[in-house]
Amino acid sequence: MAHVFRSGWRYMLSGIAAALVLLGTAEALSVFFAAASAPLVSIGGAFIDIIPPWVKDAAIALFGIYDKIALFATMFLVVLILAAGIGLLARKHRSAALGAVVILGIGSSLVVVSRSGTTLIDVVPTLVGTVAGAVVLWALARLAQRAAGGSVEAAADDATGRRRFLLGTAGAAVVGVALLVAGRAASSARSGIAAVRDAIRLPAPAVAAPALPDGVSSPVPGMPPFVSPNDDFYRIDTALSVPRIDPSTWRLRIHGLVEQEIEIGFDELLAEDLVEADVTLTCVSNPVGGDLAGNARWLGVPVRRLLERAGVDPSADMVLSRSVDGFTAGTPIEALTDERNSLLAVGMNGEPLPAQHGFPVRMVVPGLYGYVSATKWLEDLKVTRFADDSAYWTDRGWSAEGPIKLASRVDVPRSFASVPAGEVMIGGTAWAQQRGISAVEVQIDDGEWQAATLAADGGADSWRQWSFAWDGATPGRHSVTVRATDGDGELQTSERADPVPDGASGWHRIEFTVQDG
Ligand SMILES: Nc1nc2c(c(=O)[nH]1)N[C@H]1C(S)=C(S)[C@@H](COP(=O)(O)O)O[C@H]1N2
Ligand SMILES: [Mo]
Repeated sequence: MAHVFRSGWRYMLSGIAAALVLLGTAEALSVFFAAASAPLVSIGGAFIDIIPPWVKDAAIALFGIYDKIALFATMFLVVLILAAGIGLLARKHRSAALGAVVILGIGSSLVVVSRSGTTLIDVVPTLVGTVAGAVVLWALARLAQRAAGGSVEAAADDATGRRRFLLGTAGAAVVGVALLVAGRAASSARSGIAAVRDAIRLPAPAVAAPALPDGVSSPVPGMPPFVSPNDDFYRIDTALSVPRIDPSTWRLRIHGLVEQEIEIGFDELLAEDLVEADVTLTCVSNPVGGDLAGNARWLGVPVRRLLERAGVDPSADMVLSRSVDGFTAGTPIEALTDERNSLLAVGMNGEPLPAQHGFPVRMVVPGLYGYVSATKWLEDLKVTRFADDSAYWTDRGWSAEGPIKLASRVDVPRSFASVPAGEVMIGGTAWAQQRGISAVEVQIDDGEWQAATLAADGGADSWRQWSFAWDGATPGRHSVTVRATDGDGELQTSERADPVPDGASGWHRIEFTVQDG
């Protein structure tokens, strides 16, 4: 009996090595197919779409922008455990184990075809990977058997058998991991889309954004920059692999309750008179004090102009925007047709949109949370009614309408920081897109509310930085709470609300320590 357990680990290793070969082969081949042809990408994507919203919210809260890495790591771990189990099964029931691999392969292929942006041909990487994995499992299981002296004669052979097994397993694992890494690297570098993007010269705007006044940045050291650099701009989406879109074949279709459908290509979009606007995007999942917000200078075509050209039916009250990967957002028509700068954006801070932020075209709508407005990798606008259509997050319990709530936060000092004695510089950010910020107040411990100094105004659709010099700081533990007033004179509510279903509210408070002088 002990003998049986002693040889078990070899079968588990066989299963794991076979799984690595399967995944590596599929990943490497997926470079030649749609992004979602990689099985882990598709399964992860499907998982993201079906898990209950609270799990997703918890994941974002827990891992922030690392939620995707956490998901991949978890999936990978599950695959390895499963593979070890199948390997163990191969000890006694080799054909059952191979059957399990084939069933998993076919199941994964079905998930791949069910994803938007894939066709039947995109199952090739998964199927070829499955065959490779099954062959490797079969071969390693035989070697494992020999190594254990299972069916073979002399004990003298065992040493050779054991060496062969180890070499075979290690070899398979190394090849699998190498293919996995190479495939990943190739699919992020490949497709020439990066080169195509780099070659794009954005036209100058016909309507430039007003120049930023001096002093839009709070003078407090350690504050986030007023304009968020593209590389640091927060990223939230359901896309496990960033869609790769060739702008030369990209078309946007506008249809639904319109007099005439419109289709427009990327070059035609660039030939339009472009408008530039500074807009702070905000995620509805942002907790009080959170950093799921970013401010950029966007360049694009007003959505209004294209909707006018299409001729919107008066019965319509919503535009359902859809991305190439199937994400949808429902935006009130009013927000797209009134005077605000709602854009089909092609540029972000002077560059074509980065791939992660929607290349080649996304929507940007001042005043609305991203989930109801900011569709990246845009390909379709359907003019419709809230009564007739719903969008990705509204189907998952979030509110159909998502105006951004007035918010303010303390950025400096950081929560639980320890700061030197003397004057304490406090700084932060507040936003109320469309209305602007007219005042920010801070409260030290349980003291009086005191006016903070507002940095210069960069426009009502941008966030506003502020600062406060606290010169009476005494050593020890303190807290600071912040609240803002918007451009309409409305004071930020102290009432705490969770992000679900339509955005967090409440005053941000942090604690910090002033060191002994
Ligand atoms: N295609 C697509 N677009 C999307 C999303 C998405 O999941 N898929 N998420 C939306 C959400 S919830 C937000 S907050 C913004 C974030 O935009 P950013 O990643 O450029 O900051 O994108 C929006 N656009
Ligand atoms: Mo969001």
